[in-house]
Amino acid sequence: MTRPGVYTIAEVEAMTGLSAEVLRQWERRYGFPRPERTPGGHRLYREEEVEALKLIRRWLEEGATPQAAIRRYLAQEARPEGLAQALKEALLRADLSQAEALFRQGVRLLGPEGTTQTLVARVLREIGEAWHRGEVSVAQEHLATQFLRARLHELLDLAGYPRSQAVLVTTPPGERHELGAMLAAYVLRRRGFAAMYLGPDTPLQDLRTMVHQVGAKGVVLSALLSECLQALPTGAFKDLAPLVVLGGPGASREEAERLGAVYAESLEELPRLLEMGQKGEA
Ligand code: B12
Repeated sequence: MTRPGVYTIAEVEAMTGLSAEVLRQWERRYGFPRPERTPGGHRLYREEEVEALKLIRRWLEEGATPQAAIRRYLAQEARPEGLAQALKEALLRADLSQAEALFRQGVRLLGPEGTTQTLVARVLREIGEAWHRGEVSVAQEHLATQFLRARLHELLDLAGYPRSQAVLVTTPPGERHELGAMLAAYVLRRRGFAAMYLGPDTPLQDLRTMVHQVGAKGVVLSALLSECLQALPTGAFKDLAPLVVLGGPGASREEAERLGAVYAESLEELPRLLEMGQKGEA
């Protein structure tokens, strides 16, 4: 997801307010930014670098020295926690171009899988927790969730859609927390399953109809609220699909058994359970 250099030094000067002289000096002294060169030797800066320079400029305005600001940026770039913190702050400031650049940096540094697990899940959890504590507004939570959901969809699309029997992924009725389900769909796609993410809160009757319609081999459900499961009658998942797998912090082995599903302790376990289901062993 690293993009090639596209901006000339004059364009970067105009976009960041940092002079060409300063940009060249930083490159010489601190090894940052690291522009590519055209065959004619002209500097070409990547979009992520431009975003980084805007961030560094903000730190300079807050009183940091160039050396300290660049060191802070490079240290942050190398650590997932630093990236997650910076992404969270950018989302809460509603600075989406910065958030976009940090996300791309994350993919470069952690790979797509690492980004979903470490960056997206972590930032969403932290912002959601702050919302629950009343420290973050509904608008801020919505913006951050929408942004991260869109990025996850992007990664899901990049994982491709294999030509195999479908697996439908959603959450139980009443459950609006959807990130666990999206991650489950992503993990399955990466492992070569044709996982279709339906969005959260799907009525069981509609789910059953779709299983028949697409000939799905299984359904995967992510539960964060145990209440949503407790509200369902015993055996509710029994004839939903050939195999129903239930997981997430709101689920348990006992509840899965009561409802007629197989319990998955972790996302890593999912591909194996679905393979077993295919062979009729689950
Ligand atoms: C973000 C969030 C929200 C967002 C959801 C946005 C969205 N579109 O998804 C919003 C703000 C909408 C929200 C709403 C509510 N929330 Co909320 N929310 C959270 C928060 C902060 C993070 C949840 C999340 O997305 N985590 C990220 C995912 C990736 O992590 P995860 O779910 O743990 O998943 C991991 C594993 O569990 C596993 N996994 C997950 N699913 C699956 C599935 C399978 C098959 C497998 C194998 C594994 C697996 O894989 C992941 C790997 O890391 C949690 C607190 C927390 N720390 O978890 C509260 C939390 C879940 N919410 C809670 C509550 C109470 C609510 C509300 C009822 C609040 C209210 N008064 O309105 C509503 C309910 C909405 C509804 N009907 O569902 C409580 C639930 C308490 C409980 N009953 O157990 C929590 C725990 C907060 C708390 N401490 O009180 N919430």
